[in-house]
Amino acid sequence: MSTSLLPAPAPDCALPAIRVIYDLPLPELIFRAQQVQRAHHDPAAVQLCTLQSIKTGRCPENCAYCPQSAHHDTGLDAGQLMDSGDIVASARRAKEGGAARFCMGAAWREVRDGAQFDSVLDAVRGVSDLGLEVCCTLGMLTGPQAVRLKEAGCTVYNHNLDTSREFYPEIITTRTYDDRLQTLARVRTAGLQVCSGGILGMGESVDDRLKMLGELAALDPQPDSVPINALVPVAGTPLDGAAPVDPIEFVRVIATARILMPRAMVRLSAGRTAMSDEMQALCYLAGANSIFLGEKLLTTPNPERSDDMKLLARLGLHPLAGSSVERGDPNALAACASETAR
Ligand code: SAM
Ligand code: DTB
Ligand code: SF4
Repeated sequence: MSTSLLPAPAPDCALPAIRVIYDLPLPELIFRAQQVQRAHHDPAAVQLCTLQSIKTGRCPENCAYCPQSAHHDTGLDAGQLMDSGDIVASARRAKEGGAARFCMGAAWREVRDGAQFDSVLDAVRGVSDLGLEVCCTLGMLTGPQAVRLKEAGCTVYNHNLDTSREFYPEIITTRTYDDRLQTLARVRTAGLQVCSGGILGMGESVDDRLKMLGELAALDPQPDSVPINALVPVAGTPLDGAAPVDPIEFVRVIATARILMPRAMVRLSAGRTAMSDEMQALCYLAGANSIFLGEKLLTTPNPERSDDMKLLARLGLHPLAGSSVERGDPNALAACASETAR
């Protein structure tokens, strides 16, 4: 692929402008995030996604946060690629439970052509035939692989930038930031929606978090969804014992993401078991409008489904009906700039 298709990294000068938003007095920041939220989304609707690990553990990448990396001894129960029929059965249960989107995650560095990818494509066709929005996160992709996923009925591809370009080598050395951006460009070229976000709480600075948001917001078009994960510390990973993110800083990042990427679904992703109901409520007020439902993420715990439903009811929020992820428009960057200027 020609490098001209790669999205330009956010200019450095974006950081001061983003920092101004992030540093607003909290009521002002939340107010602005709410304004953007109401202009583009139903402020009472939350997208419910289900996550299924279809191939667990023994990943050759060395991501310092990840329990599935073969570089860390986490005692994880690793598994082979799930049978496509079993994946579809799991998706059917997720649909019966109210999920609109089914995400399949594989602990792969990259997709390799062959029987395993063919089997994943079968699963994608089966899940798509159930009428669910299909999301995959399988590691790096070639252009033709992205096209095959799209043709099989995949709607969204998740591939996180995770942190700033500068902090990235502190966390992962087996691939580069540009590798990530290249896969995202291939995903977009194939006509798949882009889901890309990151993790807070890995020892990065506030500026690293904001630079990551700047990189995401500078993608043209912007990501359709932006998962914001709080690090789930796992024993055996180098990041076990990292200091937890300050909850108010976390909320500020959510609000800043909402303001910078008005049309994106901002997903409150990993780390919710360590968050109070009140912190999650603040995240919804700050513009988060999507969560993973179900007691397990890929390998780590997630809140009980019944607890989430109770919290949504207490807050007067309701599940977003159907598949209604909005796609960022080509003028998203301009929109971002004008939101920033306000
Ligand atoms: N292997 C693929 C990849 O890296 O793109 C897909 C699966 S990977 C587990 C998906 C994402 O999960 C990572 O990019 C990271 O953001 C998130 N993640 C992994 N471990 C985590 C942890 N301990 N805490 C929070 N998020 C985590
Ligand atoms: C994302 O940003 N968070 C989800 C999803 N994309 C694939 C994964 C979170 C994984 C948390 C660690 C685990 O459960 O293994
Ligand atoms: Fe592998 Fe993805 Fe985990 Fe990195 S985050 S070790 S690529 S499964």
